[in-house]
Amino acid sequence: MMTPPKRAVYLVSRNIHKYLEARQIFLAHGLNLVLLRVKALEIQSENLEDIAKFRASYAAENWGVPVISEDAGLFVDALNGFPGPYSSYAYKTIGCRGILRLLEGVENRRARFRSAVAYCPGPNKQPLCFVGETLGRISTEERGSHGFGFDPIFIPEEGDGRTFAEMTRGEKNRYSHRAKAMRKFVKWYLGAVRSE
Ligand code: ITT
Repeated sequence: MMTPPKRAVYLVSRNIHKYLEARQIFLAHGLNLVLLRVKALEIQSENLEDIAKFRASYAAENWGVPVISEDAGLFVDALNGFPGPYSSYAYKTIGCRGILRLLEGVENRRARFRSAVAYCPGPNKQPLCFVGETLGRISTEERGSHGFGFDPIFIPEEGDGRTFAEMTRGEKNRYSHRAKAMRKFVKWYLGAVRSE
């Protein structure tokens, strides 16, 4: 059996884009992040934090390593927050085009991405959660080829009018919900490690 490197944090996810975005933030703070690309049990919930916490605890329990898990979603104001916690399913079924179609002729295009990053230090340990949110709007057409999921139709408010998919990973990390939540985690983690 391979011994896990000391202090390595694992991200349980099947989404390589998520991992590469998160890893960039970890590396910028001198930390490594290892991808645990396994299918961990997931719960159905309307609460991103509960979903992330459950998966982090489940993975830490089963693989015996410190784990983070991230759950994210796109919440569209004019659709009363849809697809929200069902974003993964909505992406697979109706995709970006489906969201654009639902918003045809709709003036209010406000939307937000939310991210919940849960950290579980190991088996039988309580998970902690860090959240990030990015306000923006849904474009009128798909633009850009970077990133994943709903990136081609989301224009962050803090940006320059480009969609996330028109930005490099580094640019998206300046504004994204995931980057905000990951940075909160990294700050907390560095403090916790220092005081050990
Ligand atoms: P894992 O659960 O394996 O980590 P996932 O892709 O299923 O990967 P989520 O359940 O957290 O991840 O994400 C739900 C969906 O929300 C995802 O499939 C995308 O369609 C969308 N999404 C989340 N974050 C996004 C982002 O930064 N850019 C674009 N779409 C995003």
